[in-house]
Amino acid sequence: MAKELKYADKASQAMVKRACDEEIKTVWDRYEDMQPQCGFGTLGICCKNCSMGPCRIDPFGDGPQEGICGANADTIAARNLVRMVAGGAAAHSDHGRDIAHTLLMAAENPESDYKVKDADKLKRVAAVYGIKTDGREIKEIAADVARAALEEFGRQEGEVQMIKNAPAARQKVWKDLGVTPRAIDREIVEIMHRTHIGVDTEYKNIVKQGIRASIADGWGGSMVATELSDILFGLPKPIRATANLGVIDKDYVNLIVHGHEPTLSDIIATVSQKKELVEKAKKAGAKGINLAGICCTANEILMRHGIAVAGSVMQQELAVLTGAVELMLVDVQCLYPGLETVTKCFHTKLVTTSPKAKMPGAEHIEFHEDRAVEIATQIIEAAIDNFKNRNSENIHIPKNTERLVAGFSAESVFDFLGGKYRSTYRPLNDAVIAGRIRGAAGVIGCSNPNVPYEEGHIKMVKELIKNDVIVVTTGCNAISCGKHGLLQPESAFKYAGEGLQEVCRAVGIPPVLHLGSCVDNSRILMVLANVVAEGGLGSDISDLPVAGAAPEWMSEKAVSIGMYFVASGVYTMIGHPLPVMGSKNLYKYLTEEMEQEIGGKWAFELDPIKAAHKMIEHIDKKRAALKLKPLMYAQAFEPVA
Ligand code: NFS
Repeated sequence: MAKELKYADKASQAMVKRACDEEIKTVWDRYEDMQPQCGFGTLGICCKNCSMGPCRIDPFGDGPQEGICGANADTIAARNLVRMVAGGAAAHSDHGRDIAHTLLMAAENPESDYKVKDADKLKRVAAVYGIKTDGREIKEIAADVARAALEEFGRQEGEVQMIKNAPAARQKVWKDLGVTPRAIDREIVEIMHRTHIGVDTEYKNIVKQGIRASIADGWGGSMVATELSDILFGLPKPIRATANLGVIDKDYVNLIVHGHEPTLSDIIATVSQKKELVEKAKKAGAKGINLAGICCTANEILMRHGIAVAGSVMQQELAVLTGAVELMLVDVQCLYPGLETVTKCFHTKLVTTSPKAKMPGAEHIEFHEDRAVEIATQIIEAAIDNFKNRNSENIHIPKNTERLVAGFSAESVFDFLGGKYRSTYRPLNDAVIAGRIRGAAGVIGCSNPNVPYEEGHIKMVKELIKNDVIVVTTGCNAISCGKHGLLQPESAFKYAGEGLQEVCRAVGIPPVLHLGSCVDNSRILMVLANVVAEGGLGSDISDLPVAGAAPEWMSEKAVSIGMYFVASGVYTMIGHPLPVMGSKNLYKYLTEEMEQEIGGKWAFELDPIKAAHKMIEHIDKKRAALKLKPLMYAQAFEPVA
């Protein structure tokens, strides 16, 4: 049974203990059962792209150094890597496509349950696409924006238009390298083509296509998802909420939404407050309906409605283990199939909603955007109906919750720093230039049972803010930060260096800013572009004193995200290495040589403190190159050997 979770939040520890006591397997147990894991897979040197194989390269040099077709370790590892990028870019971008379809439906169908909530944002996005807005009705502009966004996926000529949000110098780097994405789907398809048996075997050329597809994700599909979600569901504003399993309330009908796309969860957030439904829940013996989220859909409704977060990806089974969840609703991505086994041990109903993601044993209530409220109501009623099936003796809800502030955006973060009426990045840039803030880091991504849960996230973030590096966060890292109290303004005084503290005090922000879900890493790209545009810190993202990290990454989406940050000129640190270590050449290319070409590079470091130090060293190197003033409150900083 699962080992002790030394660094995890207390609620997770309690629930994992419960799982052990009751012999219910969770992700940690399945991880242990899987040991030892396949070394060839870990090193990226097994290939099953054709049926002459599977082939594997001997990493010690004694056995075969080529697959049956003749592909060597470099080719095989590069092919496997870019197929991960394809998977990640596809997931984010397909999410973006669905949001674009929903916006089109909202624009064309006056009966739609969705409406344009943010006309200002609509106009800003229209400007990127060169769509006229003067004197036009909102629904006409919205339809044009939705169509322009949909074109990004399948156009046959030209380039992805959203990339115009990147600094001009960055766009030029991409053009010169030949990695400007043409269309989102096309770049993903081309990865699949090139990695088919007998096509591209030159590893750098293979990675080049991975770069192009990742840019199509970050500055394309993910950005479409974020921008159009803001139009439909509203631009997030800083909002207070709570996080952790303690948000599950034994007196209420507990409905957990888990997954990624806000089309359903946002509607559920509104519909669950309807009087008739609340009354119905009361008739069933509950005090009302309690909605909470897991994973990125949690982040979506957290930042727009202040809905509580039950937990991050590794807590999905633990939420069910409370015995108080009437219904867990899932859409797409990061859903453990193991959920089915855990829900069977309790009264919890597991409901799948997407035709793309069914699970054996789960009930399928298919979601259709044109009947959104009706289906949301049906699901909430199913949760209420299930309340009577609870075994009240079997309920153990950990008490732990933590307060947090979430809902920052590229538009709102520095509204604060700029004062109420001036939306400007000037004060942020000035704080960096003056040496009050050392730099910025984006710390993001999943959790993975191959590292102690949350140790990577929390230690790294604390070390960064201690050294006056302001942190922006998304995805499951954001949830971990929330649970550990790092998303409260007060945390600046507990953990941040003096310079960062001063800034946080002056503007009333936490030292760690929650910018949303994983597709919202595009907000971080926008922040970087805005900082460049504000001036004084170089002309490209690769000039900025910034770094990125995903200390506990696990998903293909994280690989695509890492690759587009590197492609945007960012030094990008991950915990466990990418599965490329079986190819010395590819490893060297990703972690050293790429920087010459594109301005960013990958780094792998399992120790979160050492990883943070390497990021800080990079930030200091960029500060020196920009000839910025010394840090205002310079601290002795031990460089890593
Ligand atoms: Ni991102 Fe969100 Fe979490 Fe990782 Fe999964 S939920 S999209 S992939 S695990 S951060």
